[in-house]
Amino acid sequence: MSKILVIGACGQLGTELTQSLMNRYGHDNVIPSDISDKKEFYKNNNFETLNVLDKEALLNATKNHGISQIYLLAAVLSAKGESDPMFAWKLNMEGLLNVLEVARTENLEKIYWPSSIAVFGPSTQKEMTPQETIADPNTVYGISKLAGERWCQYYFDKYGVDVRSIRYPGLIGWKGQPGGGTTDYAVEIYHKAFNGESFECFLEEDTYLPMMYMDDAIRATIELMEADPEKVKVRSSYNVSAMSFSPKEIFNAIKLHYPQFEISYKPDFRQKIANSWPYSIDDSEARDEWGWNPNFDLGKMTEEMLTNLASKEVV
Ligand code: AKB
Repeated sequence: MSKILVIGACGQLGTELTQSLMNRYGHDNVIPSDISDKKEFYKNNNFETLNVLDKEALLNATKNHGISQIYLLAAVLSAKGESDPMFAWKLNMEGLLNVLEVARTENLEKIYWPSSIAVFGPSTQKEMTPQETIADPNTVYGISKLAGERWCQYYFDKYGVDVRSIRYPGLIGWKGQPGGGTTDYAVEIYHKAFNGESFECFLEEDTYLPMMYMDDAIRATIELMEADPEKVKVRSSYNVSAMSFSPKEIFNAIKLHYPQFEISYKPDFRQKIANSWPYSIDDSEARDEWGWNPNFDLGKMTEEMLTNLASKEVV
């Protein structure tokens, strides 16, 4: 049985992915780790407090737990990265290089590392952005993800490291809150509606961005990681897609459930980031090569989000 180390297990994606990995492969076979000490998420597990920038600590954790797979989820996202570009670069790049090096020297089975639609930029084709196209990111986050994709390809080609990756769109889930992204508005809006508050959106009403419900994102990740290696032809990072919508459209979808809900728009620096990203993504390679197919559209996601927020409240 593989032993999995999840780095960044207390974040928005990490919280849900770790739980799914534990359910699938057994609690003892998944070691959650994070720089934050929110260990309460993982009371009964072998939680490791780990800074991915500390290569020796990473190596020790890998050896001590007999780790064979690493999921590296720790990163500074697009909006937050702009307030301290040097730190964003350091964490996003050195973190990945540390993991790739440990994978190489310790002969690990597999590595998962997320990329993002942020690898694309102002000159990229906006509609149905293809897998291979111009990528001229203008955020430090996007630049680090694009460079990271090249490093993944390099370690695969040169050392045979089995590294797999997805270019996530904005991820929307009800369990954890995102931190520091440009697509975060699409999570916060549900919380505001559910709490009976109005919502001030930091993007203009017609800003289309690719998005995905967390359940689809988790399933995509696990399906890619379980795919036969020969089927995984893209070793930089796969485009995956589920839905695209604007703030106005998500507001209208929520208003069907909360007719009193109100929105106002006050675009800030994140508008420029959003304007540089695609409206929609062509994910034919992921569909053809390892069978990717999303389950959630905006309507179905909205029902799930609001129902789950209500059940969380009851518990
Ligand atoms: C962000 O908004 O920075 C992230 C992303 C699209 O990678 N959610």
